[in-house]
Amino acid sequence: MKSILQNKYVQQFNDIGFTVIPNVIPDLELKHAQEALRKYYPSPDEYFANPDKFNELTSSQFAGLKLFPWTELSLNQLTVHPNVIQCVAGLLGTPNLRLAKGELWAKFGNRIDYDQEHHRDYGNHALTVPRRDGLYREATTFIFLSDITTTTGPTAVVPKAVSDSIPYGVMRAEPGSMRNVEMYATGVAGSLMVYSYEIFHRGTAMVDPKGFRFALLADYRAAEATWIGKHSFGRFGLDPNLNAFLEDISPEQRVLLDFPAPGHRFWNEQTIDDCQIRYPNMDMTPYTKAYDPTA
Ligand SMILES: O=C(O)CCC(=O)C(=O)O
Repeated sequence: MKSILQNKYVQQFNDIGFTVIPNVIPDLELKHAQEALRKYYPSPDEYFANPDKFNELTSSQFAGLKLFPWTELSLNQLTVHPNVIQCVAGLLGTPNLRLAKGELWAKFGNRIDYDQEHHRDYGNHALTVPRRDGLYREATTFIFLSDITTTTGPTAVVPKAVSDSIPYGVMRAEPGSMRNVEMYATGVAGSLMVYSYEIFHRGTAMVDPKGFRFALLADYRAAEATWIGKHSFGRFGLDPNLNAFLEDISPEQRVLLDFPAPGHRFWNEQTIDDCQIRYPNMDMTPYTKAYDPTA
C-alpha cells in the first residue's frame, strides 16, 4: 500500500502535537459515508430551512454526538479504514492498535455556543495520566466528513512547545491563557486530523451562522494500554449493526475491536465453531487455518 503518511505529517504531529492529513478517505467511500450521515442528521439545507424542527441537535454542545456502532456499515468501516490505521500506527509508532472510541459529531451554526476552554482529553478516557516518553499512548482522530474551516468550528490546538511544560497531571488550562498561541485544525472533507491525548485543545465557536461541521471521531490506543478507552465493545455485542460490521471486516480489522487474531491461543475447535454460530456470515477460515491443535 502506498504510504499516505508523509514525513511532514509525522514531524507536525511530533513537533506541534497534531496534524491534518488530506485525502485519507478515498472519494467514493467519503461519498457513501456522507450519504449515510443522513440516517442520523438532516442535510445542511434541510436543517437551515427549519432549525426549530431539529432543536434536539443543538440542545447542548454535545447534543450532536452519536456513539459507535452505527446502523450504516459505510460509517462503521471508517473506524477500521486501512488508510486511517496506517496513519495512526505511523504517528503513534506502533502497529498494534485498538479502537478506543467511535463518535459521530454534527455541529450547526446560530443556535449554541460550541466554545470550550483548553483541556487534555485523557480525563474521561483513562484513570491514569499520559507518559512523557510516549509509551502507552492514545490518539484522537477526526475524520472530516465536511470541509472544516476557521468559521465552522475547527478544533483549536495549543502547540506542544507552549504547553508541554505543564505537568501531565493537569487536565484543564487556565481559561483563556493560551488562546493567543492556538492553531486551528482545518481541512477539506476526507482529511484525517490526529492529536495525541496529552495535547491541550478545545472546541471553538461556529462563527458562520449557516455553518455546519460533520466529523467521525475515532480514538486509538496502543494495544497494551488496556486501561485507556471510552467504550467496552462487549457492551454492544447484542447490537445487530455491530455483528454485521464484525462479519464484514477482515480478521486484522477485528483485532482493533479486541477480537483475538487468527492463531491466538483463544481459538480452538470449540471457540471457532461457536463463533460461527454466533456470527453465521463470518468467514472463520483464517482462524481454522491458523489453529494448530498440537501447539
Ligand atoms: O469538537 C472539537 O473540536 C473538540 C471537542 C473537544 O475537545 C471535547 O469535547 O473534549
